[in-house]
Amino acid sequence: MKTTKSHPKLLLTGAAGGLGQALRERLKANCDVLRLSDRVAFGEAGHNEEIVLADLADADAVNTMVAGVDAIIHLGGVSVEGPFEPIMQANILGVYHLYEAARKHGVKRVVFASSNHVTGFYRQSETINADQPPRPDGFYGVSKAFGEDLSRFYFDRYGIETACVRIGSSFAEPRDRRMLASWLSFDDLHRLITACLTTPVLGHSIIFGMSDNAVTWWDNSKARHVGYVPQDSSDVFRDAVYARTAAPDLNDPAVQFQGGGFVKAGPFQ
Ligand code: NAI
Ligand code: 15L
Repeated sequence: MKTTKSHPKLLLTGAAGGLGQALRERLKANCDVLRLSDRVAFGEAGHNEEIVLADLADADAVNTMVAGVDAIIHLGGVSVEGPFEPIMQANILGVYHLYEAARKHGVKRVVFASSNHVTGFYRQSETINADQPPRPDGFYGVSKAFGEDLSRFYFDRYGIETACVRIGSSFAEPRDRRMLASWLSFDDLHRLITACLTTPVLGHSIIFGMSDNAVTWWDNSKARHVGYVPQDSSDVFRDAVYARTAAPDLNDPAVQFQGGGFVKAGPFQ
């Protein structure tokens, strides 16, 4: 897909994180100015960049972060399973602050980094689509399901379009056998975000963020209007992953369920 500058000024939250770093250079092709934000400092702004630090739990800071941008790629927040309180602050309160700021400033398109852990308690023997109900595998997955519901409300009530991208496992390479099914390359992630930013009518869409992997648990047929065509595949890593990992224990919930080890995390007190 051709990368067009659909929005002059883009906001990328979570810019100091793993995916934020991977997308920083790539997203410059999508805009004239890239505003980068995180809670923690991560250096100086480069050419055609702005940096606005903000804690998502701070409504005023989030309001300032959003002012003047044309679209938002929201990656910021707690990205793994853990105790409820920090997840609640960053992912539940934080996403509310983000959408309130978008409403006040007239931002009409958001790409929301949801997660496969919204549906982590489906089995690895099942293929699911976006119409099937969430089955979160922990507080983290619940917080992402909240973000999906909140963004649907802001679409229905205020017309803010959102792509909820249920990212699988987006790393440089698949790290284990499970990720052969869930892997999303950084280039495909960028292609997917570009599609979400440029499709004429996005609406409120849920799309599974995965590369063109031979083994998959997710059916993206409900999101054809987004126009995402993955070009990478985990298949080229299969032999190496099998060689360095043990055969799975089929009685292990981490092997039975799509969420992997997240389904066994906790309790935390
Ligand atoms: P990460 O943990 O490396 O980056 C998250 C960033 O959010 C960090 O830089 C952190 O400082 C920032 N952050 C945390 N709490 C914050 C707060 N209260 N206010 C402002 N910023 C805060 O995570 P990664 O891997 O880069 O993921 C990015 C997004 O994509 C996350 O929302 C994650 O849930 C989602 N995702 C990532 C997947 C992956 O495979 N990398 C899979 C599924 C979802
Ligand atoms: C996620 O949601 C996490 O953010 C990421 O770190 C991985 O654990 C990924 O899911 C996964 O399921 O592999």
